[in-house]
Amino acid sequence: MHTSPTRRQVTTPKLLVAAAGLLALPLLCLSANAAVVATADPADGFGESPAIFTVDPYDTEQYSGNAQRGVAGDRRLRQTFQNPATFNVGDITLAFNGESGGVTGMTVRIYEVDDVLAGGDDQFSPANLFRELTYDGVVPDSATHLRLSLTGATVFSLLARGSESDSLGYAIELSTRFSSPSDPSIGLLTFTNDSEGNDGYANGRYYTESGASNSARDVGLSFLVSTQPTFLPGDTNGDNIVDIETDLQAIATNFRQTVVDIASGDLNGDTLVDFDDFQIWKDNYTGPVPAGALAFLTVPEPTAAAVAAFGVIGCAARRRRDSRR
Ligand SMILES: [Ca+2]
Ligand SMILES: [Ca+2]
Ligand SMILES: [Ca+2]
Repeated sequence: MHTSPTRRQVTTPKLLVAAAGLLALPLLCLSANAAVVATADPADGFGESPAIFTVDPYDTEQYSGNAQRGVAGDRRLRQTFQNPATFNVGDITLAFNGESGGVTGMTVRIYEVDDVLAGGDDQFSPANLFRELTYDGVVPDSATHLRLSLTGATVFSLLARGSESDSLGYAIELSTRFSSPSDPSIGLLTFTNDSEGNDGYANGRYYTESGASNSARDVGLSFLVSTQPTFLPGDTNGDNIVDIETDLQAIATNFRQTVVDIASGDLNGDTLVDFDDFQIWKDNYTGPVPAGALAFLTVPEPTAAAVAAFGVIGCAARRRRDSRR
């Protein structure tokens, strides 16, 4: 047991102890603290019924072989695709060999492109950026697939774009977290490498970081639908209004507690309602705040033991969800 100086005196060291304890937890626990969760080698591969599916480069009956390219330094590897119908994105699965990885963080960007089969890479400008997702955890070792699962405010709607009668579409781009030339490799992206030049996914093209591209080579990629709605930043109940009565109240009611959904005030999807969620609400609320509405912020912080217990509970909940996949 701790000796007991006043709570205020021990707050910082206790939180540091708690943070160290959380860092020592296994990988899935760590990733549960991020808004985007990475899963290595999910049991269902690319998923049972993807909304978008390019190719399976590991299907050696269909393709004569596959090849891999390291996601290292400022390499931005891309694959274009079309989306026939609007849906909310819940999971993005890539053909990915992370066994040489173990590096912290990766970034996924989605661009709107006008020609999914264009030979050059001049469509991938910041002006065409549609969505950026960052994964802040350690990129897990994987032999075949890497899945990024979105929850809460990271769920987004991918609007229909592209059809058989036009060339519109999107491109997905994978890079290291900061895209610095000195970054180590986070793993290897896998693509088809058919010696016959067969194009497994006709509506898309693979691009290397230098802008070189090949229509017959395609990265293995799937998107799975989320059953969760998309939310305006700061909105907990999906009414597209950021207010005090519902949204701030949800945060206040559950402040410093673990929860399972955005309706309970977890705006960033890390299963904990805390100051980060309040900050998202505050950044998106434009009206006056009545005196007393923020009193919950001054409630004393929980002890280190309680924080550690929250971490373990959050991890257990995450594992149960993972085991159902
Ligand atoms: Ca192709
Ligand atoms: Ca609301
Ligand atoms: Ca949160």
